[in-house]
Amino acid sequence: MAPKKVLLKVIILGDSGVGKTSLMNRYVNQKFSNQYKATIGADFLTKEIQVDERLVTMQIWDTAGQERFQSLGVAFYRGADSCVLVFDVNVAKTFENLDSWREEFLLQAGPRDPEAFPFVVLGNKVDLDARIVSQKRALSWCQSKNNIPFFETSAKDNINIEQAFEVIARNALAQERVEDIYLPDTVDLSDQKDKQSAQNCAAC
Ligand code: G3D
Ligand code: MG
Repeated sequence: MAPKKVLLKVIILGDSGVGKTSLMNRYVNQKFSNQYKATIGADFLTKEIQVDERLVTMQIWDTAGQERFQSLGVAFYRGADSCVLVFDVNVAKTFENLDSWREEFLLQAGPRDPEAFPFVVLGNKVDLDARIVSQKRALSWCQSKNNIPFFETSAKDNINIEQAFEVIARNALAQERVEDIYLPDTVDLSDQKDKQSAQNCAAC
């Protein structure tokens, strides 16, 4: 049987300069480039992965340098299945702003069950030797927000990125309603007779 196909919309939020575009570029293109600039010329990039028996298309939306609050627009948030909150472990303010990013997301995206919505937090640039935000502090914030998974990452040195996106995919899949996920590509013909009698009935 062909694997079930699923599309997941993942959005990446966080202050400018924390490494959102670099993380996405590392994950999707396996590259880290200092030349890779904020403007990506597209709303999102996609990557196909397999999670257990499912083929998953990760559609990852980057802010393209428009990080100011309320400048991202409705289309950016609409239908998000997961939200990745990124800060720079070397810049305290970027961590302190996670609260506002989370609030902003919940306000704009309006998920059905805000408490259970699958966020993931990434503390990026752990390759640098200027850490300000301890793992303990970050973990404690994540725990206070309904146990958001937390990863320390480096887009530069490719640390923890595959692992983080696997959890992002799995947690988003776990949240999906069954009818959103299963897109059968075959039609069960045994239904046809019932449909016909229903039609006959509608005609009478
Ligand atoms: P943004 O999309 O969140 O605004 P970018 O952030 O991905 O544009 O990254 C901002 C700067 O941080 C870039 O440097 C980028 O190379 C650097 N950067 C991103 N991730 C890492 C990382 O894991 N480690 C280190 N050391 N640097 C990182 P420039 O110099 O181009 O501004
Ligand atoms: Mg960017």
